Amino acid sequence: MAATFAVGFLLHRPDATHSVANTSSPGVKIHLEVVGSVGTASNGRADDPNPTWPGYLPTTTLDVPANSVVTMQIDQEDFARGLRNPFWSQAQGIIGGTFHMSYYDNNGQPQQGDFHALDSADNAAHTFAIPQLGVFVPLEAVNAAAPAGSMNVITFSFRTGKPGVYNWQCFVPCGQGTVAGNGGPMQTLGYMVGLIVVQ
Ligand SMILES: [Cu+2]
Repeated sequence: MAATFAVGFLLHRPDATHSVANTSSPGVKIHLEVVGSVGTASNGRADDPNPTWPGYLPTTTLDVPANSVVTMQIDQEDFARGLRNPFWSQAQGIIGGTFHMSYYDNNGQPQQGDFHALDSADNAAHTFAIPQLGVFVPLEAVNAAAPAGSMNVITFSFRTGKPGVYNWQCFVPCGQGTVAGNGGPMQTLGYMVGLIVVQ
């Protein structure tokens, strides 16, 4: 199984949303990649026992500090799988209420903007969600019109609280070939579920 390691590093500047004297908090940045099949992705795991499963790379164990701002960058490379529950296409629990996304439009042209939600739940490839922290972010699929090898880059920030180990997961039923799409990668650490270790 993939080794557990921290992917965060300190940002040496105060969080702009908390720049009031004495309340600026340290932050970390975490960079993940979402791929449609972990065994064949360019940065994938060649020896993975489930090479055709979608997953988050390089790890789904995220070490973050307590009472801090975590800024996430997710490079989303997978196709549309669709949310069964459109509710999850709304962003929740993130600082400012919006995520920033660079993406490709229906003409294959690059675009970017800040969003509260996806245009359509059908356009979700996966989600990044930490239910216990109230964080839900839908991840837009790469438009079929985009050039081959394109990715959407999604950034957002959320705040951690007290120390603890929290589960995070995808809410798109992306476990193809399993019951209701909710097995396999949806239930296995290292793919579409992970741990956030707040300490
Ligand atoms: Cu997923």
